[in-house]
Amino acid sequence: MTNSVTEDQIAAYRRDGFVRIPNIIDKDDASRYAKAALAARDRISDLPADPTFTRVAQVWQQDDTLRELTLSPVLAAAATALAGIPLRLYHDHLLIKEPHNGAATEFHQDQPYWPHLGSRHSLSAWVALVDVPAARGCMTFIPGSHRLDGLRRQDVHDADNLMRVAPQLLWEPRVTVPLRAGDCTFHHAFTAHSAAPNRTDDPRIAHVVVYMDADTRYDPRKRPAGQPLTEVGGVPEGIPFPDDDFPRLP
Ligand SMILES: O=C(O)CCC(=O)C(=O)O
Repeated sequence: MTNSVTEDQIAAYRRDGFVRIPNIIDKDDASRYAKAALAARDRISDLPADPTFTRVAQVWQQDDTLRELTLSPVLAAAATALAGIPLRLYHDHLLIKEPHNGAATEFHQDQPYWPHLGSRHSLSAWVALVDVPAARGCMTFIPGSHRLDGLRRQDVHDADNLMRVAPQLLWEPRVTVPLRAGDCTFHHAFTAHSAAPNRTDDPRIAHVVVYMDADTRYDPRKRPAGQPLTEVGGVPEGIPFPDDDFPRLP
């Protein structure tokens, strides 16, 4: 594993709201985690039906191999350097776009989905466990969109949803970021992003680790309808997220 992020990468992240970090994990580890990811997908029942991807949430609490990746000190140190504040884990999830899945993850920001109070900064590490060229559903970002912080929640299944609340984004450049297995992108929770469908014969396997400001408190009024409370462990309103289920990292 590489050690950390460079000053240039930190500057790029703060300017654009995302950054690509090559080789954050080595290829052998990526391949080991990819196998564990497919096994977890096959083993864990009751996964939500979603045309966009197969989503296995809170996998760090259900799989020892992937727990290693979610709690990786290298990932967490990079996230902390980018955010510039102490962080804790919010949650993780495997996002597997099955071969020929045909559904894009449409443009959205993450933060409006989350029941966070007083958060100064949240960000995600999107780790490619297999090669993810554009045709397999890599991520696309709108640089600078992390400065738009007052928008309502957007629907990842609706291609025009974000553009209806922020039409100026229609005219902004988009950056598509293919990744090799073991690379990752970090994106700020307000950065507008999307991912193309998987048009290849192999699954797109991404492991996403979401970090939040360690001092964030829980706001149940912002919990999206239908999102199980298990994702936030049933935390009472207004108190900090407890360390057991939301460990401080690194
Ligand atoms: O991988 C995808 O399809 C979308 C990922 C995403 O929206 C995220 O990690 O915030």
